[in-house]
Amino acid sequence: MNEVLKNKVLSRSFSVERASMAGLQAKMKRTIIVSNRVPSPHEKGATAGGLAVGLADAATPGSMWFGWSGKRALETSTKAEMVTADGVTYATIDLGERDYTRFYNGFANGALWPLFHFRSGLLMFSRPDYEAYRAVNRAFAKALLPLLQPDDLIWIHDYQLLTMAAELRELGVVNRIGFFMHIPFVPPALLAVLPPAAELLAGMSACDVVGFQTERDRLAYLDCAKAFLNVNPDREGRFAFRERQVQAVTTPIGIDADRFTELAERAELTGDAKRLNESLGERALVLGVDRLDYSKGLPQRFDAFGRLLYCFPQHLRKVAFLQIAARSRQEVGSYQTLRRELDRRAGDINGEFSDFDWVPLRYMTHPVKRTAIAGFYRRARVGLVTPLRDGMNLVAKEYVAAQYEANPGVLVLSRFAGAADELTEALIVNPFDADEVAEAIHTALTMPLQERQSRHKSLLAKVRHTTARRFCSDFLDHLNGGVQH
Ligand code: GDG
Repeated sequence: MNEVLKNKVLSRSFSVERASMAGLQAKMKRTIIVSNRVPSPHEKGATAGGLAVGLADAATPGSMWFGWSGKRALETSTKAEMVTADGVTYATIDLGERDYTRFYNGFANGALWPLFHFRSGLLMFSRPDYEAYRAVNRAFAKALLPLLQPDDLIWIHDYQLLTMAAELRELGVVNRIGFFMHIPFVPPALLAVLPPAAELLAGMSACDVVGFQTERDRLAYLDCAKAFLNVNPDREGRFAFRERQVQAVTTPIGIDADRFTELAERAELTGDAKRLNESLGERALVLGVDRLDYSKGLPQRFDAFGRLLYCFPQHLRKVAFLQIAARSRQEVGSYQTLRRELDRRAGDINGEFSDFDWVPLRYMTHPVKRTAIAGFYRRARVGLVTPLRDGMNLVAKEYVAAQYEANPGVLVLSRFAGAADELTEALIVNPFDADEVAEAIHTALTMPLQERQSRHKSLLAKVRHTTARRFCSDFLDHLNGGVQH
């Protein structure tokens, strides 16, 4: 008997404080989180990426986190390796080198990621890549199967695992299965570009609950289901598909806002924050923090900063823009192209505007510690979050949580980030319009204290309301059939 099967008594989910232990024992169900990449128990929050940040709260004692170890081997493993830390079981498999390249770089990041970010021009489709994607989803399902108990709630995450639920059903799994899409969903006309569109939708719709970041994404999925699966959703977003009821829900992801505020307060005292402060002197800081990804709108953002310096020369020498762009997916061609593009634009701007004692744009591609980032947000007068498309964008929420309430900075936010649906008191911009973004940065830099405070107060209340914990418990309530989790 494996370690997890022995671990019956510990089974409990994360809103423990909301129910008495006795009540909880009665309806306790173990949660199995499944994501492509499983963070190592010791690196929680250490890497750049929103999924691990948003799910850190879901991995509570008794739960299991299943997925890829991050290691590549000769062949994809058939049996999971188990490690338990702080009561959470981490069950991981290695991916075969060839599977990794075709599944991860090929189909997931070469086809699905660009398409779901509305960049069909970047989509690279190949049948062998898609077959590897299906095979890896099958391998995940097969390796998870022996670890499952009858009452487990299975919660699958994101675009790398669209067909895993269907594979589990094929293997006879009848547990409740949920799926959450961290990235945007597209309308039928765009999804149609992808040859296996119907198969992928059917894969997702093998779940009981399918969750999205925004109402727009949920409705796009329902439109696609109508168009490709010939189903008839009701007004609540429920439809029957292959003798099963599927429900589409909107459960926006968030952060642990209070903990992030504390982190930012502590971060102020660290060496990194002091070094940044010394290098800035009296200058205002405009800050961007993103994975180096074409969905984040970095070339357009650099251009907008160039327009700020050109159109509003009063800011020359008085402002510094720091862009942290942690390298990601460097084996994919479009990411290499982006990197060269940013190098060029940063060089152009600095060549044009720098002085012997002032460099307007600082741009770095190595990852920074989470504590340092929190301290940098706190120092920044402007948080620049201008993706061309984004499921949610947790950087926007972290920036708000990190501010001094007495003297807060201003968030400039793309209307195409899911976060813009909630964070309406930010300065909302169209990231494709460099002049509009430049004007917003100027407005932010010159905004009176009282207006900054009042915008920030509303934003903070929202960030404290839709937290990571709430995201997890809302989704699991749906998955548990409406039972308070
Ligand atoms: C996907 C969706 C959705 C960034 N650089 C460093 C670093 N980060 C951290 C940030 C933040 C996280 O990574 C990025 O989260 P985002 O939400 O902004 O973006 P994605 O990675 O694209 O996440 C997104 C999210 O999933 C959750 O559902 O919001 O729309 O695309 O926490 O602070 N962290 C460290 N060093 C860095 O250099 N340690």
